[in-house]
Amino acid sequence: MGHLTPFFRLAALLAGNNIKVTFITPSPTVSLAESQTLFRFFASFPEINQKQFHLLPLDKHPSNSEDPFYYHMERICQSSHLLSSLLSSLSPPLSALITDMSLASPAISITQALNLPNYVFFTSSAKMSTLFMSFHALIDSEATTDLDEIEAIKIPGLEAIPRSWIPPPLLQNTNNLLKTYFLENGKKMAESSGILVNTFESIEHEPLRKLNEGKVIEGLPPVIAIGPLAPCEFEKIQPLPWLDEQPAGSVVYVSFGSRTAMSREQLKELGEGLAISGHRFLWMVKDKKVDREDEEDLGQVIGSGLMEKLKEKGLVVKYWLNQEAILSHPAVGGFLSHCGWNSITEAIWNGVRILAWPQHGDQKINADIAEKIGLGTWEKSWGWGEETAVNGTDIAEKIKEMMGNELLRHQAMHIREEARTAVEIGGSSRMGPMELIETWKK
Ligand code: BUP
Repeated sequence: MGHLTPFFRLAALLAGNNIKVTFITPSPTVSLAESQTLFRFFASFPEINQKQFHLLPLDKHPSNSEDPFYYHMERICQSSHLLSSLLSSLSPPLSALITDMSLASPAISITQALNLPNYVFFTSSAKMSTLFMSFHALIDSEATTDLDEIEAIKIPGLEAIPRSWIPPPLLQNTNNLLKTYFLENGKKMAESSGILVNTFESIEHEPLRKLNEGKVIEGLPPVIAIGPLAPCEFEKIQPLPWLDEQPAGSVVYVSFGSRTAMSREQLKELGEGLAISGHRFLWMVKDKKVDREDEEDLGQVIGSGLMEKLKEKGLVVKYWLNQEAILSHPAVGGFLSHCGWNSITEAIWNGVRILAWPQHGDQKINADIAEKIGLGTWEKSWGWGEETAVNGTDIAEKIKEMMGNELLRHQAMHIREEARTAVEIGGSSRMGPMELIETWKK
């Protein structure tokens, strides 16, 4: 969902500016959330043409330890040769193809053969894109033989990224799906016609500047800030009767995104923490990585005793509710978040402060941005959610600190104004996409 959601928003922006959009969706999907949201998206935008891309089965069967979403990306890549005939068959003929970063390498090769411009949409932060696009150079450099020895990754022109913030699979000496995906796609990005990023100048000025000056890696095409992309209307539709009854700014929203299933022990500690904090809360519980496998009810997942206790102050729900409807609700005053990049840009869009608890992937790099721009606080000693156990009392303490921090609340509202200015006419995230749109219309 972290890749699909910003693509919906980009497609809606293009369609709203009289571009004829064809949206290619891989089939089958991994999660129910994808299928259901795709259905709502196409129902809301009948002018957008849907083309299904039927995936081939994978050569080798996924092992239980691998992330099913990485396997899906691999399956898309292995089927990508079939895209060529699909793209050529479209009528009217395409002006450009925009692909996700996970498909950069095969998609760029295909569009080169078809003599078609290719743009890559990077759905995380610009800071993360600097790592994505320069990682292959670090691995290729003769100085780096043993990844266990790396203490920090120095990206030219930018502050070094500490080892502990790098997604752990990237620093394994052996290959794995994430590392291969980074190396192959990151390197190929230089051959695209342009790189679109869902960010904006005032929060990521430095990485954007260094990328465009050729400091991070030489020979990149323009890196264009296009964010924060505005949520679509269908994302705002969500009845929230409990939230409607809560006082303004009083509720902590708790969610760790579409791909993080916490351990049962950690869920219980989190539940205790919410109860101890004394604050009202809306907690989105996700028990399994893939929602189709999530069969047990909340009482079984976190225990019926704890569920009873939590009812006093909060609402505990099972994944999924439209997050945009929650974050834009006046009752929500804080967000305990894993710091997926969409969650951060959505918190910014709605002026909601964050307590960061990164779980894996790009989330520590994103949490650092949230902290530096004054949107949130990050308790670094909590480590990766997947590895460390944090007790309820500590969680409660940090929630109280965040909800009591008036400066953060003001700063979040200020960043919200900057974000909205960036995408208005004349704004820094408006000019890039508008120029592209004009090019594609010719
Ligand atoms: Br959970 C959940 N409702 O219940 P991120 C998520 N979302 O609308 P992730 C809902 O999914 P990656 C829910 O608003 C955001 O647009 C949410 O993206 C939406 O994190 C998206 O925040 C989740 O980037 O993806 O899912 O971990 O790993 O790609 O960052």
